[in-house]
Amino acid sequence: MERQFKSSVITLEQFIIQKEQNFPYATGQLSKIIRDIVLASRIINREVNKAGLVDILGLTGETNIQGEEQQKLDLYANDQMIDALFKGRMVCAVGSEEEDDFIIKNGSTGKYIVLMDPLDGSSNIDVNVSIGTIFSIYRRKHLEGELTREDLLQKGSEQVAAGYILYGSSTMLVYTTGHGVNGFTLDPSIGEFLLSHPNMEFPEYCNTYSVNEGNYRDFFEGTKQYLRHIKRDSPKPYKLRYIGSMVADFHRNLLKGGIFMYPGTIQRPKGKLRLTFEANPMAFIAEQAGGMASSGRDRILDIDPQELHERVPIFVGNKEEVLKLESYIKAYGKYGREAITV
Ligand code: P6P
Repeated sequence: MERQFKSSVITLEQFIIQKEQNFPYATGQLSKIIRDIVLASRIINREVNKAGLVDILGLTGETNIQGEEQQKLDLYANDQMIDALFKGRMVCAVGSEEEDDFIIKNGSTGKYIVLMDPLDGSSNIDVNVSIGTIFSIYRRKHLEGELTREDLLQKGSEQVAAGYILYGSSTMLVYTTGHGVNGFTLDPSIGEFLLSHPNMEFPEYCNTYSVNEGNYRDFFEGTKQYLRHIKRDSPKPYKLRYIGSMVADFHRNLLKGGIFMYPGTIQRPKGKLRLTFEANPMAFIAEQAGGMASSGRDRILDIDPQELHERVPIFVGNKEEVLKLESYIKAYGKYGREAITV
């Protein structure tokens, strides 16, 4: 009788090959990009893990387009990702939170564009709190000729893949290609990402909210009323969990149930987080995991980006909770600046 070689361990490589078999027309190019991102993330992970030991901490003295102090690891992660993507030859352009404009690979025959936050949560780097890499993958609209704005700035609904790497107590890759969400945990002893969280979905109930309550007084009325509701009127108390690293907060809420919020404020009606580098990839993952992502008024994935670094308010997590939030914003009338109550 033929021996059965059954192992519960599935590597990322084996998973990709299995999934490619489901789509025979798939050329494997998208899988190659995922592999390139994973290669860069393992190099980044090595530096993140020893960041406290070598002089890679501290500020570069430079600032990115957002006017934020850049941590050296931000730039290191940015360079590793761009290098791996262009060497992989599948990608013709990269947009990064750390770059003022798109980086175009001249002469590239690559059909894909990657938008990324190479190291999200950088303010947590030197306090040893989990940080992450967030990525979105788009396919060129026009496969010939010069890259156009239509190729480079697409709605989030056009993403062909999105994911994040979480550099936490363990290093995890979570991604979707539009067929559900799967999580892989790095086994450092063999240097492989192993399938650890197949078919990830938000739990049915949400009992956690993640928001920087320090901005409360500047929130618009609808956001304030929603927060008052969940803290005062809800039948069961909610937990507040917020560590200021979107990838870590989102990942915990995906596993345990929750809503992550970065609302607009009177000073910053569009909030702080970027549509292209943070909101869109997390929205794609959230929807694929049975959740929802809204600006408070619009589905994040339907928003037509006007510029690479534009910001957007984001409420993402359990669908029921996001719908409840939207109802408060609607009930308390106007949106953004018009909602300012005197
Ligand atoms: P605040 C990190 O800088 C980040 O971009 C997200 O990862 C995080 O959710 C948010 O900003 C934290 O911002 O204003 O609460 O410190």
